[in-house]
Amino acid sequence: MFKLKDYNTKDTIAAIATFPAKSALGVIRISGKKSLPIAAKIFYSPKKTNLQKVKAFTLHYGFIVDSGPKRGIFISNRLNGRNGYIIDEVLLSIMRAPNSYTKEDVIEISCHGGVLVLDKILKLILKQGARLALPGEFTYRAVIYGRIDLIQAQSIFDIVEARSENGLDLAIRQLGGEASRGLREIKDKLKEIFGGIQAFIDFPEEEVVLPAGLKDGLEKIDQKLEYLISGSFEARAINEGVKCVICGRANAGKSTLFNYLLKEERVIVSPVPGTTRDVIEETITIKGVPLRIYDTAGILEPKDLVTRKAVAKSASIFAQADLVVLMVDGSRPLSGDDYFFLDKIRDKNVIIVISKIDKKQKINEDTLHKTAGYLHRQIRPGRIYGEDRTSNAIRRQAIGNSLLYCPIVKVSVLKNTGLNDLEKAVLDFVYKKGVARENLVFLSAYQQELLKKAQFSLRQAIDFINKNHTIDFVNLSIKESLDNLGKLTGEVYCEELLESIFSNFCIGK
Ligand SMILES: Nc1nc2c(ncn2[C@@H]2O[C@H](COP(=O)(O)OP(=O)(O)OP(=O)(O)O)[C@@H](O)[C@H]2O)c(=O)[nH]1
Ligand SMILES: [Mg+2]
Repeated sequence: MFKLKDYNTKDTIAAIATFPAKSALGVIRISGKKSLPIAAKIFYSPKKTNLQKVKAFTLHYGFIVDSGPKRGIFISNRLNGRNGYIIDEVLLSIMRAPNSYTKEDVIEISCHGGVLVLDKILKLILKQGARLALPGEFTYRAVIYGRIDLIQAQSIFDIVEARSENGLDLAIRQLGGEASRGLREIKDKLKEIFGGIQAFIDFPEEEVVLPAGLKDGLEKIDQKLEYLISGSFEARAINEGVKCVICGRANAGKSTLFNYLLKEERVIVSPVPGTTRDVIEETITIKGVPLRIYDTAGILEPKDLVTRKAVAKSASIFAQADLVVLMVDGSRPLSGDDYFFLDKIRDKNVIIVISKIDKKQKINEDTLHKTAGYLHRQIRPGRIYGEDRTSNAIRRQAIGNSLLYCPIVKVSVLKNTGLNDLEKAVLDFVYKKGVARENLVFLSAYQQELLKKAQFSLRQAIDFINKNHTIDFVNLSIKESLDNLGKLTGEVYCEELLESIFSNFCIGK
């Protein structure tokens, strides 16, 4: 991770902006006060153009030349004394402060996309006094000089990282400033309330009254924050995908479903329990939402090293799941292993799939709902999935609750029935809060934390009002909330946030 102090804004920075691999074109970017003088020193213009005098947003044809080692073709321009050995034939784009990505003078050199060519040109630029840019340093300057805020900076990262069309649309909207405006509105409203209370505290003798509908106002803001938090989850899900783990006892039909979703015979399916002995991951899309699906091993009591590893891997991926699809074989009565999984899903987001409904059925939704009552006697402790010490009564209740509220879908992959319902249940999970599109926002993990902290302080303020605590306490919490909202957009300086955002960027962005 890079430290903020290394991002010295006085330096002129340069980097290869394209992926350094054999390709048709490559781009090198320079930003800072010395961009034009540096470019002028290494650029040979057949038209004898004086780069220092050219207009912004113009394009110039020429050659990058090096006076250094005598190698290749030598060209000289008697007019401006520029001469040297040709490294490459290029096009130079000129952008001048403040109308550029960084708000500084920026030059982009489009050259041929050879790794060696790019490297040689970059080294030449560095020799003339530029410094190699750190990750995200161009975007960092755009933030520091006020062209964009941190919410927009995050969206730039997400444009580069976009893995789905929906994700890209969203990131572009965010760059346009829509999400920033929404956040600013929330913050302004809170600031207004804070100001009102502060006046009340500061001038106790005068006729200053507390803002009317104080609690109401705070609760409305709390709702909006809640909406944003859900929106940031949905945005991530839409772009990066939902980790969806298919689990259930051996032979339940997990791999059959996995292959169906993938539309290929990716994993082995067989009537022998314990067929799958590894975790297999693939990505599919359901109505534009990427889903990272995992097929897991159904066996719970490993007999050998391989199955032990498989069970341990399954347990670890289960723990990371955003969504669990628990398969229960409808053609057989619930077994100890089923109970084990039903117990495990207690605090997971889960869809239960009753499989093989083309066969005579031994269980249905009712059986599952009623299961909770006697589950505690049946659960087999899974040694590798790990056991906890929750008392049976609490456990029974929790299982009952999770079974009551989770969607149950009946399918037969063999007869192709119920699979649309499963698709719908997955989409309902992703869009469960029904957040409107304009409220979806990409936030980094750190930004999400700040948002949650802001909400926590706000709720504390509401709590203080409910408990009739002194108004100073209320305002202190509101202040904390405001600080965290300020950090989010970059108004309040927060080194850790800046470092965490820009360290994720690639060099040259
Ligand atoms: N009748 C019927 N059989 C099915 C259905 N789905 C799967 N099966 C059969 O059930 C058996 C087990 O299927 P798998 O997909 O290998 O089960 P699994 O859950 O991956 O099992 P493990 O890998 O051992 O944990 C196979 O013989 C499948 O053909 C279905 O919808 N109907
Ligand atoms: Mg399998």
